[in-house]
Amino acid sequence: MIDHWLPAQASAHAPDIDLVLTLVHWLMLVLFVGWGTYFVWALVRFRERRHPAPDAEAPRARPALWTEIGVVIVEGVLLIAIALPVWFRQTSAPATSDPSAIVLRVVAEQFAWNIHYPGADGRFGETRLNLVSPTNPLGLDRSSPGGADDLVTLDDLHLPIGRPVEIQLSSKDVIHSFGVPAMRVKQDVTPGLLSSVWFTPTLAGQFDIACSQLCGLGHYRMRAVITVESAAEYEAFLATEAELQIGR
Ligand SMILES: [Cu+2]
Repeated sequence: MIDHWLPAQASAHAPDIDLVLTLVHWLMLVLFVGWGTYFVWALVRFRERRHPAPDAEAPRARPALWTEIGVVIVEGVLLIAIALPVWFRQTSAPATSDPSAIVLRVVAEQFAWNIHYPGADGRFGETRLNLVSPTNPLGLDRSSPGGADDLVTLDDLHLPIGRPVEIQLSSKDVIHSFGVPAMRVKQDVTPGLLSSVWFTPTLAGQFDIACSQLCGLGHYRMRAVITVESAAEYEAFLATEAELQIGR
């Protein structure tokens, strides 16, 4: 029901996240209506005309206790039976345990997302600070092992549909956050730390990566696009980029 207002569910784990969101919101609605009703009732019941002097002995009702216990039980069930299993499913097994998984690197900077593909050999070349330049934003060393066929794009992340992807995240400057609402993914990107997220895209189309951590004046325009496409289209994209970037 609440997913009516959420972005399309574009990853395999999105329905799980939305289930938790929906149940939490239902509980909040019940609590809001319940407490609101009680509040209005208490205003009327203990109005000054009826209770001119305060009476500390009056509220001794059992239903209040049982309601509190009921709320704690429902919250416990939500946390232990529903939310934690969703969390562990998403965080315990890395995507790379699946042989078909793709590993990509995304390097955030003010105010863009650099996408680093390992190229046909599946190995990332080395990156060096002294090689960083306007045309080589990651300082990729093409002569390092595995580096000759790497591809780097700006704000343009392509993924094949149905294959798990692990994204290794790092930042060149300040704290950013890799937020992909349609994939139900959000991960802070902290300078000096390597973090990673993984998900399996299940819906073809274009989806936003929106920086979700205020990172400076250009934060509002720190946006990239994920294009989820068929395996053939993905291979064609990589071939075109290889032609453009390394001439083969
Ligand atoms: Cu940012």
